[in-house]
Amino acid sequence: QRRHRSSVGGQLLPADEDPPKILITGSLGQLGLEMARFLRQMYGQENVLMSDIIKPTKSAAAEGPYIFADILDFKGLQEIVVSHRIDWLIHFSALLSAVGEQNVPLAVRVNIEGVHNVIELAKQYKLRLFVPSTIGSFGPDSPRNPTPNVTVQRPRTIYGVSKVHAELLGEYYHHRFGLDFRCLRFPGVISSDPPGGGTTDYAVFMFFEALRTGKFECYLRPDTRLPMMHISDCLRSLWEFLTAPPELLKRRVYNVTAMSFTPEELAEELRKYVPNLEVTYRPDSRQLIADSWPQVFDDSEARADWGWQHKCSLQQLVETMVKEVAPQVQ
Ligand code: AKB
Repeated sequence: QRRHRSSVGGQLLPADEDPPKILITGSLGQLGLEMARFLRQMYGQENVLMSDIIKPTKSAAAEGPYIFADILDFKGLQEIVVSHRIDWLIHFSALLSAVGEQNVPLAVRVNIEGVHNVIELAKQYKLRLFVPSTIGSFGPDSPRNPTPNVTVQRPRTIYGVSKVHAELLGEYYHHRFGLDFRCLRFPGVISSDPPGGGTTDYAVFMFFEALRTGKFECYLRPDTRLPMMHISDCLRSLWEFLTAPPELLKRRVYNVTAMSFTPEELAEELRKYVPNLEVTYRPDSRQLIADSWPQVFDDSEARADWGWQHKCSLQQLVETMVKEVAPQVQ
C-alpha cells in the first residue's frame, strides 16, 4: 500500500524506516481531504488521520481514519497524539481573511489560541509541525510587486495578524526549543473543492458560475492582481517542504507561488471554454483586503533553498478546473 515517490525537494523514506503518523487538523476545509489523499498514497491510508469538529461526509469518512479534534482543547489533543502515536502535525484549522473580519473574537480563538495549543503540543511531543501562512500576512506597508520573503509585515486583517503571530511564534520555538516548525506562505489556492471565507475565493467561484450560468458577478475590480496556485502545486509544495532535509532550510517560513492574475485575465482564459461568459464587477469590502495584499509574490528563496518549482500554469489550471467543475454543475 505504501508508495514512495521522488520529487524535487521532497525526501524519500529509506525502505527500512517506518512511515510517519500524521494528524491533519481542520481537515474538512479546502485543502484537508486532498492533502490526506496525497499523503495516504505516500505513507499508507492508516497513517494519515483526518480530524475536525464537524461530521464528515460518508465518502470522506470512507477514505481513511477520521476523528473529532477540537484544537481549543489541549488535553484532547494530547490524548490523540499519545493514543495514535502521532509524529507530524499539519495544522489547517483557521478562519480565512473575509470570514475572520465577520467574527474577530472567534478568529482570535481559532487562529491564535489554536496555534498556541498546537505549538506547545508539538514541543511537548517532539512533533514536526506544519502551519500554513499566507499572502494575507502582508499589508499596505509591504512592497506589493514583488513581495520578498523578508520585508515589512503589518497586515490589516485579523487573519493576517494571526498568521504573522504563528510565523513568529513558530520561529521562536524553533530557535529556543528546537521545534521542527515549518511554514509556507500560500497564495490563493484554486481547487474544485470550494474554499470558504477567503478573499481569493472569487477565482474558484468564477468556474462554478461560468459553467453553470455563463455569468459571474465578481466582488473584486477587474484589475485586482493577486498571487495564485493550483491545489496540486500547493499540496506538492507542502509535502516537499515538510520532507526537505533540515540542512537545506535557511529559514522556517517561505513564500511559495505559481502565478499572478487578475479577474479580467482569468475570465479571458476561461472564455476559451465558455465563449459568451459575461463578468460584471461589484467590489465589496473584500476589495480593501485585496488592495493591501501582494500582487506578485517573490518565492525565489524557496526555489533556491529546497528546489520549489511550480508545474501548473494559468492555461493548465483553467483546463483542469473546467474538467473537474463541469460534471459537478451539470
Ligand atoms: C484568503 O483569501 O483569505 C486565503 C488566503 C490567500 O490566505 N485564500
